[in-house]
Amino acid sequence: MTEDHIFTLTEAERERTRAVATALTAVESGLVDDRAWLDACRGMSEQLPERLRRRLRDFRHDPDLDGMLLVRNLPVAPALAPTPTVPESVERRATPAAGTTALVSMQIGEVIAYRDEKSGALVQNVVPVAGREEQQSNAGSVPLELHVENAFHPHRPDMVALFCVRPDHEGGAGLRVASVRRAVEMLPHDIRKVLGEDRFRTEVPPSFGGPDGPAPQHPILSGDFDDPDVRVDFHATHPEDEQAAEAMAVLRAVLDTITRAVHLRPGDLAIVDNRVALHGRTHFVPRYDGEDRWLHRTFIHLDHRRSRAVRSGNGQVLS
Ligand SMILES: O=C(O)CCC(=O)C(=O)O
Ligand SMILES: [Fe+2]
Repeated sequence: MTEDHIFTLTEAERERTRAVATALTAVESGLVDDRAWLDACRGMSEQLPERLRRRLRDFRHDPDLDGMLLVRNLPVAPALAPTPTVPESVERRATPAAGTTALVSMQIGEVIAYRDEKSGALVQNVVPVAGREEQQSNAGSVPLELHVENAFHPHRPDMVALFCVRPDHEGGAGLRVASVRRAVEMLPHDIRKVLGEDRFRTEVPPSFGGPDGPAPQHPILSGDFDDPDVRVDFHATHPEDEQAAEAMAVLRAVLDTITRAVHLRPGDLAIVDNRVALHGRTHFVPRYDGEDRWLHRTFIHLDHRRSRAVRSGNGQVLS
């Protein structure tokens, strides 16, 4: 496969980004979830290197075949805090790394969060948590099934950004990304048809108040027949009948053949278009010694207005 999905900053561009992120750490109140800080971040994202802004603009227009953009060589802090070890960890303070994640995210669209997930924090930590190894969540370390982020949610993110602060000890953890744009050509016509029908349900996690009766039926593929959007979580989405189950199995097998594993290094930011691409993670072995794998995560909406009815006070957090 080609490397067209990779954009590497030059040293000068990295230092420019560092300067913007550093200036942002000095903005009051120094808290990511604060409206004034985020307003400043939105404005300052215009100071990011021009070549990066153009590339982000192009990606927003069309996420290409891969549905992923990997930005490399972003600045990393010389001295890092220990990797958090607690569940539901979030990044409230506007550290340079949180600022960098927010700057790039805000240049793409609006950073949003869900009140019922990670306490509504806009920059979240993806870290392994002791005792949760087997969980199908980002706290786990067993293989994480391919999924669309918050596939159950009517206002799921348009994009998910994952910024690597620290890799896992062995460097083996791979962010897996598979785009339906690559898969669709390999799917037989009748399978695509079934995947386009309301024959699937995606469980609502307990934190979001589910299950409260059966989740609504939905299609896995929607929109253009040859270039569809995808909505499936191979852990949480269930077929309603045998044919639907077979179609899901075929989709899964095809996705397996085109999945990329990206071994994120510090300074790498992966932006996944959550409408056309699924993501997951290979397994890794955490040590819980303060040096474990550590990503910052943001969710991005491209049309902020669309979710206004569920955003109190016109803020960033969806109820
Ligand atoms: O750990 C990863 O690389 C991805 C985890 C994930 O799916 C997420 O945080 O949404
Ligand atoms: Fe995810």
